[in-house]
Amino acid sequence: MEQNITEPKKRIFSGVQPSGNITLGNYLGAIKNWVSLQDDYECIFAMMDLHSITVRQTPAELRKRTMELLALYIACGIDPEKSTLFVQSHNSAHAELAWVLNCYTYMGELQRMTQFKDKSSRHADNINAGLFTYPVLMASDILLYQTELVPVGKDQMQHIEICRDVAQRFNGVYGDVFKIPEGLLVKSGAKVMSLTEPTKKMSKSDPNPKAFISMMDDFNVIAKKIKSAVTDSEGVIEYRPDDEAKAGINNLLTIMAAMTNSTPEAVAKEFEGQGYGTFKGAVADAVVEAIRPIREEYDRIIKDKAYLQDICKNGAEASHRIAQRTLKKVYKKVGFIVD
Ligand code: AQP
Repeated sequence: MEQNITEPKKRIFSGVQPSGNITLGNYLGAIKNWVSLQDDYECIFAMMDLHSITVRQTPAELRKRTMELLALYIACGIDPEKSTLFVQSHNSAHAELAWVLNCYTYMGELQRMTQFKDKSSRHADNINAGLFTYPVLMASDILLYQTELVPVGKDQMQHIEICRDVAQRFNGVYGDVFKIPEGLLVKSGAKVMSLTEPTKKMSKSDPNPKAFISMMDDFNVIAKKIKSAVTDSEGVIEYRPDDEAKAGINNLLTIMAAMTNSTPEAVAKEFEGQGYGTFKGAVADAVVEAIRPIREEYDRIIKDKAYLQDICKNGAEASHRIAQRTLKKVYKKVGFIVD
C-alpha cells in the first residue's frame, strides 16, 4: 500500500484483549496484518485490558497476560521503534471519552450487537453494563487517535460500524471533531472458525481448549488439535464457503491459505483428490512452522522485564499526548470548562 511520501502517514489503531492466550484467529485476523502495515502507516497498538474485565478475570493472571501479550506482539514482528505500544488502562483518556460517547449512543444500537448477544448468553450470571457498552469504549479507543484505518477480524466489523455512526452523529452536532475510520480486513483469515464447532468463530475464551489453537500451545498439541478438527464425511477437499456442511474443511483451507499467503480456492486445488488426513497433516506442519520462530522470539523477550516496562512507559506517554488533543476538543465542544 504505497502513499505519497510528501503526505503524512495515515494513522492505524488496533488492539487485542489480554483475556486469554492469543489464538491463531487473533494472529491471522489481526496481528499478522499489523506487522505488514507498520512501514506505510503510523501505527498504535494497545493491550486492551479495560475491555477484558467485561468478563471476570483473575487479577494476577490479567496482569501477567497483559505483559505476555506485549511480548507476543513484538515476537510476531511489531517493532516498538516503528509502532506505539501501550496498555489501555495506562491512558485514562479512553475511559473519559467513553463516558462522553455513552451519552451519544443509543440503547437500541447496542442491543443489536452480535458480540453482546453471544457473550451475554455465555456469561448469563454476569451480564454487566460494561459488556453492553463495550462498543462505546472501542469507539473511544479508535476516535481518540483520529484513526483512519482499523485492521480487525470480521467479528469486529459490526463494532467499527457503530463507531462510525457515533462519530458521524457527534460531528453532525459539533462539526468535524472526529475522523471517520474504516475497518481493514485481511484477504484470508478474517474469520478463523472453531476447530470443534466450525460454524462458530475461534475464541481465546472458549471453554473447550480443543476448539482453538493458542500461540502458546506445545507444537505437538497444535498438530493434534488440527488433526482432530471436525470436518465432514464427504471426503472431498473443496472450498464451498456457503455450504455449512463444509465449514470444517473451509476453515482448514482458510487457515492454510493465510499461512501460505494463498487463497482457499488455490489451496483446495493443490490438495484436490487427497485424503483429509494428508491435508490436515500439511496444515498442522504449516501452522507449527509459522509459530515456531515467533515462540523462540517470545521466549527471549518475555525474560526482559525492564525492556517491556520501558516500552509500556514510552507508549503510555506517546498515546497520552495524541489522545489529550482529541479529548480536550471533545470536552470543549460539549461544554466542559477546559483550561
Ligand atoms: N476467530 C477469529 N478470526 C479472525 N480474527 C479474529 N479476531 C478474534 N477472533 C478472530 C480478531 O482479533 C482481534 C482481537 O480480538 P479481541 O481480543 O479484542 O476480542 P475478540 O474479537 O472477542 O477475540 P476473542 O479471541 O474471541 O476473545 P474473547 O474470547 O476474549 O472474546 C480483533 O481484531 C478480532 O477481530
